[in-house]
Amino acid sequence: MKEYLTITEVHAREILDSRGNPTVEAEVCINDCVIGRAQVPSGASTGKFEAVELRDKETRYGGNGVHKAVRNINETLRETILGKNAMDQSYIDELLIKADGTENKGNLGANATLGVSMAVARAAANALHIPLYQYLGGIHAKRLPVPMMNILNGGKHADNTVDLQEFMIMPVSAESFSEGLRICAEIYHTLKQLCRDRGLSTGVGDEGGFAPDLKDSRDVLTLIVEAVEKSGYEPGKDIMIAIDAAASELYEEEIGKYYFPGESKMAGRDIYRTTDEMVSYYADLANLFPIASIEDGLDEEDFEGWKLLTEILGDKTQLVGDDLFVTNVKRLRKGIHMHAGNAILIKVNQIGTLSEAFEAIETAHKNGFKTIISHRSGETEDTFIADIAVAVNSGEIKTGAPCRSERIAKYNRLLRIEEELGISSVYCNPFENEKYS
Ligand code: 2PG
Ligand code: MG
Repeated sequence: MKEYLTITEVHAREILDSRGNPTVEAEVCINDCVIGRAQVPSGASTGKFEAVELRDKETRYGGNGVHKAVRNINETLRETILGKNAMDQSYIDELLIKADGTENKGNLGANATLGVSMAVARAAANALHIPLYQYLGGIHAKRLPVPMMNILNGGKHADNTVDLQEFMIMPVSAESFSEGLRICAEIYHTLKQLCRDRGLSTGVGDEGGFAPDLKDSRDVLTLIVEAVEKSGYEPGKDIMIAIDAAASELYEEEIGKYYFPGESKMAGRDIYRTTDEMVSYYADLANLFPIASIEDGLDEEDFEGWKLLTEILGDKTQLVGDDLFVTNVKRLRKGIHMHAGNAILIKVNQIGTLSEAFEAIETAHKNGFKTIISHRSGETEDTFIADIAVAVNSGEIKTGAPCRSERIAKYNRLLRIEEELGISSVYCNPFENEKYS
C-alpha cells in the first residue's frame, strides 16, 4: 500500500537573496508535523525565454517586491495542493502548472510555483527521514559533481572591464569531491595574491569571483593559468577551465554583432565580433588554454550559430546552453535535433517546477547531452541544488566561488553528502573517455 503524506499547510513569505533583493521562501507541512522549506534563487543575466519571475512593480524594493508571488502561494497554490500526497511530486507539479495556466508561468510566477514544488519534495524527504538527494534520486544517487568553480567574474556580474561573465576552474584529477574543493580554494587564494601583487582589485563579483580590470580574455586566462601553476597544479591535467560568456548580453541585435565594452575601453577603440569571428575567437582561446567547457558562447536566439560552433568545437569542448535552452525541454529538443550545443545548464527557476527540470535532465542524458546543475547569481542559503546534482548523477555543478556563504553553503552540503555516502560515493572526470558530438 502506498504511503500517504498529507499536505496539511502551505505558507510563503518574502525574504532577501544574496544581492539584497526580495525573493520567495515557501513552506509545506505534512500531517501537521513535518515541515519542508525552500528558497527561490534569482538571475541577473536572465534569458529571454525563461519562465516569468513575478515582481510586484510597486514602489517598495524598487519594484522588486514579491508580495504578489507570495500571495499566489498563500491563496491559489495552497488551495490547489492542500490534502494531496506530498510523494506525488509529478502530479503536484502538474497541478501547479495547471493552476498557473500559461506557457511561461506568467500568471502566478515561476518563483511561486518553484518555491512550492521544492518545498513539497523537501517536506516528503523530511517526513520519510531520508536525505533529499536520496529521495530525489534513489539508491543510485551517488556521484558527487565536479565543481565548475567561478574564480573570476565579469560581464553583468561585476563592474570591471572583463566582458565574458565567468571564468571557472574544474578540478578533474582529484580523487574526491573534498579534494577537488580544496584544490579550487587553494587556487582561488593564490589568484587573490597574484591580483594583490599586481595592484589589481581583489573585490569580488556577485558569485564571489574576483573582478579586476584586465585587458581581454587572454589576459584573464593567462592569470588563471599562472594561479593554477603557482598553486602546484598542472593546467590541462589537474585543472580544466570553463567559461560562461553569457554572449546574449554582448549581442547587439540591430547590427547582428557582439560588442565587447571592456575590451574596447582598454584598447581605446570599439571591438565588435560577428558570429563567425566569435567562433574563431573561442577556437583560438581553446588552442591556447585548457578550456573544456564554454557556456552561452553565442546569442540565445542563434541556433544556426550554435550549430556552427558545435561543428567546429563540439568534438573537444563541452558547449553548454544556458540562455539558449533555459531548462526548457522544447528548446533542448530543438538543440538536440539541430546539433546545437552538447550540454545543458539546469536552473530550476528558469522553468518553475522540479518535474520539468528533471524532464530536461532526463532528455539531455538520454541524448548524450551533459547536464550541469547550476545556481543563480542571486542566491540564498538553500542548498537544494547540491542534492539535485547528486540525485541525478549529473557529474558537474556550477555554484560560484569558494567565497560568500550562499555559494559555500552548497559546497558544504556536498561535503556532508560525500561523508554520508562514504565508500559508495563516486567522483570522476566528466570529460574522460567521452566524445562530444
Ligand atoms: C549564469 C548565471 C549563474 P544568472 O549565467 O549562468 O552563474 O547567472 O543567474 O545571472 O543568469
Ligand atoms: Mg550562464
